[in-house]
Amino acid sequence: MTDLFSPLRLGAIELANRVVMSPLTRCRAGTGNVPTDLMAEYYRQRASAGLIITEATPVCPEGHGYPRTPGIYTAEQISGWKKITQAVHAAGGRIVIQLWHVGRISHPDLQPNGVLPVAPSALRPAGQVFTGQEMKDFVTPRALESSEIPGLIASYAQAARNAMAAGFDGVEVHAGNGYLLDQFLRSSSNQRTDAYGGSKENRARLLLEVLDGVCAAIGSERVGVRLSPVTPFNDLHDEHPQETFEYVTAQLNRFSLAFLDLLQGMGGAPKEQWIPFDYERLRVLYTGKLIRNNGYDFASAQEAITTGAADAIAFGRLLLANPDLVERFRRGAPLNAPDYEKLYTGEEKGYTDYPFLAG
Ligand code: 8OZ
Repeated sequence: MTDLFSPLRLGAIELANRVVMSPLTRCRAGTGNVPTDLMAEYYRQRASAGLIITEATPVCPEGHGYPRTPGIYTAEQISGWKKITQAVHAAGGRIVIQLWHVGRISHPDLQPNGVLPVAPSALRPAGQVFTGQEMKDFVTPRALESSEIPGLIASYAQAARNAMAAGFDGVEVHAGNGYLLDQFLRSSSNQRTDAYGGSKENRARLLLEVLDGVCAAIGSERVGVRLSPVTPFNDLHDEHPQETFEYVTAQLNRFSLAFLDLLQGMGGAPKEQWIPFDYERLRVLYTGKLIRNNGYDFASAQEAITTGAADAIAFGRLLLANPDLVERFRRGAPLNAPDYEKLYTGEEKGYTDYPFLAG
């Protein structure tokens, strides 16, 4: 019987089991947003998961919206990531990098030369951003010119090539959680009147062109994508999420991607509060491999795999606190609790010091 411990092939990537590590921003990169040896230790510890999806990683300097997030656009960053992919591979794991651009979820203090962040439309998100020194209100971003779109797509394609040079098994294009590609997809942040705004077909165009560029660069069998149809994180919503995301999902089929990583629900909010959305419909529409995520425990993950509702399950909080999560699942062992105070701070504390099972 196929279960959570069964191997799985995602495009060109062979996984030893169906436990996937969700992308988790941890804000521990070094000077120049270069990945560190401590980050290599953190990922190495978690290499028994079938697949690691790294923390969100900006594809260009303008893609940053948080301090100390690692990039994948300089030679030093590529060298730093190389140490991480080598450590994970030496431990028998597989690792893909999440390609990111925050769009309007940034601030001039975090932008090169203090410029305005870019977005589909000049609409200021509600909320505040941590600039490294203090919390500041979001600003009204600058709407991207149509003429800038090819350069943006080229940044994603180059980042994907850089990822291959760094030894990754593939990439995940981050199109969720209220960041740039999601700002184009969902209606509340996209009031463009060109070919990239308005209808769902137009709002999906940038994501599909980015996937075209990234697949041409490294091959679709090493490319995945993350969607989060209803998360309100970063002040985003869609008027008709079911229609928007059924369209996007159907379009994804033509790429023969390695996987679709579907973030269900709304962050840590309890299920009863989730905006209604028919995820099963996407499972039926999508012809490729599906990773489902958010709030699964061992029992619900096993059920999702054995019933065929998912091909793999991604775990964030559980893998953060339990580097040996697969072994704990196998043995029915108790789980460590995450230290939420140390999510984005604390260096090795709450990062590489979670205990492994004895023996
Ligand atoms: C939490 C804090 C900072 C970034 C996401 C990249 O939600 C993130 C993120 C989450 O996708």
